Amino acid sequence: MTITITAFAASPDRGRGQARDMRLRWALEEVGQPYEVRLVSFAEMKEPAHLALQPFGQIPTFEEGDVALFESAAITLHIAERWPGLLPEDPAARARAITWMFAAIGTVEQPIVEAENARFQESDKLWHRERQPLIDGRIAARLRQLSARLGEAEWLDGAFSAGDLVMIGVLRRIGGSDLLEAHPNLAAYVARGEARPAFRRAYEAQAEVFRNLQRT
Ligand code: GTB
Repeated sequence: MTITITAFAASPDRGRGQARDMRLRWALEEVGQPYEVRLVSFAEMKEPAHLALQPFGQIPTFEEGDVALFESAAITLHIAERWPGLLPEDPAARARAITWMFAAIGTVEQPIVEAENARFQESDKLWHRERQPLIDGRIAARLRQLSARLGEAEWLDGAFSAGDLVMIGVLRRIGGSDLLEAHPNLAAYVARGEARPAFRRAYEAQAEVFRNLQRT
């Protein structure tokens, strides 16, 4: 059965792999599953056909036969459970890997998204300048805690897992920032993820979408 995911036809990140289809592409590459991509415009995302798949009018989505999913972490979990390679066999280790996926989106990503929203949607407000350090402080606190837990380990809990994939996907959103670079072990952790052949293939595939867009 063919796997089809959706991605931005014209990603605002200009091919830097910041949109969340990148997580799905990476997960599918890790488990060795070929996939097709349906590119959607911002207008198409808000039309009934796409809203039936993604009620919030966003990308990414995942379809395979009668399975149609939205939410990148839920899709990553589905991929990790459907094909071997991203979750340990041992039930306790498997549960911990899934816990890291939830921690990534529920605890670490949350202040990062808040900071992005503030930068893009509230920067014209009088109070923005005062609020920004508060939000950055929340990110810094989470990174300190994550850095302490990772220590000198290669991955968060033993072998590379879907937990690392989602966490690195989240940390890439602040890649190169002072906040991340303040923790060399986290910066190295992200770099290790980005060096994985599956990540490279996924990154190239989404970058090619942007290159094609420039050619037209
Ligand atoms: N919780 C959902 C999930 O994880 O799947 C969130 C999905 C989501 O935020 N999708 C964004 C989207 O469709 C794209 S990824 N936005 C369009 C809309 O809401 O109308 C977020 C994103 C977008 C752009 C950049 N960038 O340019 O750097 C980075 C991340």
